[in-house]
Amino acid sequence: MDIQYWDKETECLPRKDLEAHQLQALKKIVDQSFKTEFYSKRLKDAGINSGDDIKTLQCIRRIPFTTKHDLRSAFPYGMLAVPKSDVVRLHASSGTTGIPTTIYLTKKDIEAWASYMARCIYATGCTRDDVFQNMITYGLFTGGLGFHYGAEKVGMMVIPSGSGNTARQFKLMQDFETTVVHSTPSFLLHVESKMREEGVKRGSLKLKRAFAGAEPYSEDTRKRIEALLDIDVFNSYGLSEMNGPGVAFECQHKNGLHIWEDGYIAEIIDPDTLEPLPDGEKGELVITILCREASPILRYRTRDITSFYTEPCSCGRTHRRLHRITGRSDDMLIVNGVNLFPSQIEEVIMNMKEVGNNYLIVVEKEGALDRLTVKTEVNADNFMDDSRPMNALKERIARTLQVSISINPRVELHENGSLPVSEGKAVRVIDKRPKDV
Ligand code: DLL
Repeated sequence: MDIQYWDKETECLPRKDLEAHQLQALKKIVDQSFKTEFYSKRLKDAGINSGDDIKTLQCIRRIPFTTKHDLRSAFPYGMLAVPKSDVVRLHASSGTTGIPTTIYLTKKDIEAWASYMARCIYATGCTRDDVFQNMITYGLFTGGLGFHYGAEKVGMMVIPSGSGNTARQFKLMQDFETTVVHSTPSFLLHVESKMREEGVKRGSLKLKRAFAGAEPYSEDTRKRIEALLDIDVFNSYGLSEMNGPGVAFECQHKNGLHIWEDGYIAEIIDPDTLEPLPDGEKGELVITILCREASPILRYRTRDITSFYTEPCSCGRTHRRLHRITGRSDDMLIVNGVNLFPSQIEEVIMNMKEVGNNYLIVVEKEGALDRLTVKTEVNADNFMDDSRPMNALKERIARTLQVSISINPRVELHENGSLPVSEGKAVRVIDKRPKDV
């Protein structure tokens, strides 16, 4: 395989030099943080008076964690480290659960973010000859503009199609010979279902690759999308607090996400004891951003559960790789006392060939007990009106799930395309239990 690097020197920097760079950048970002109302108090309370107090990379542990709650408490400008006149853009979470978390960017910040994005895109084998259809929400969400600027930097022809409207997406793909798409994995599966429904022939498309991220998905889901669409799918991870996409990305080997350690310091901690975990152990990812001046954020608790690969990647990049994020610590469901991540269900059902591309998990109270229902679509070829084969399939799915999750679920089968599809991140779980339980 011909490995291509956007910035070989930085991507393959010896670990010793990478860590030396991180230490200098950490000192700098600590100094930058002192310009914010929030961190000047927070850091002083922790006995840190300037970046000079950070003598080694281990000193990062003296810095208190930052949480989503902190970002909200500092809304709107308590964490801004530059004059407002230097800010050229903001991005914000949807704020559906309260005050939105808002991130500000200077011109330099946008340039840095676009460079990390270009690095990610190029690492998958894309070049300026590609035609890139960005099938994700633009606007306050970072997925649209983040990829847009990175792809332009690579020199690709960008089609800013946004999410939704599959008929139009197919038309654009055909008219302009799109070679790469970006979307959530759930929207990619929806696109594939619609392709079959609308009779769009794979041969009429020039698609080679897809970038899929912004929500968790299993390795089986990746394989399913790759097989159905005959493309390579690359996992893309990021979060708005850390710019958005471009934090970690898979290279041509598709085996773990390289986190760009010249721009981010990543730690994995035990979410209960808050102690750092040894390399290779699974825990909560904590990130410090080094590549931003307007909104410095130190030791941010992402809630995302992952671990580091312990061996280096054969692509030669020295930046460590993260395992696929299986879910968030706050995604975990407790059903009749059993802990369950939605990803465990996805892993089982996406491996069954009769199961279609969409599913939904519903948890409700039935008397004193919790009742878990898994609604799945069935492929058009396997869906029948005859109830006998359908019941047999239902039982097989329920049995397979029970072995893997230790909960006996109710299974409902639905016709292909009949479960609700979201244009943004997929809503996979509906928990109808009263909140105080
Ligand atoms: O989802 C940024 C993004 C846009 C990433 C486009 C990739 C592609 P937020 O809306 O702030 O930002 O959501 C961040 O989404 O903490 C994870 O829980 C989840 N997430 C993002 N990418 C992945 C992934 C964007 N590849 C939150 N696998 C994160 C699993 C992911 N979860």
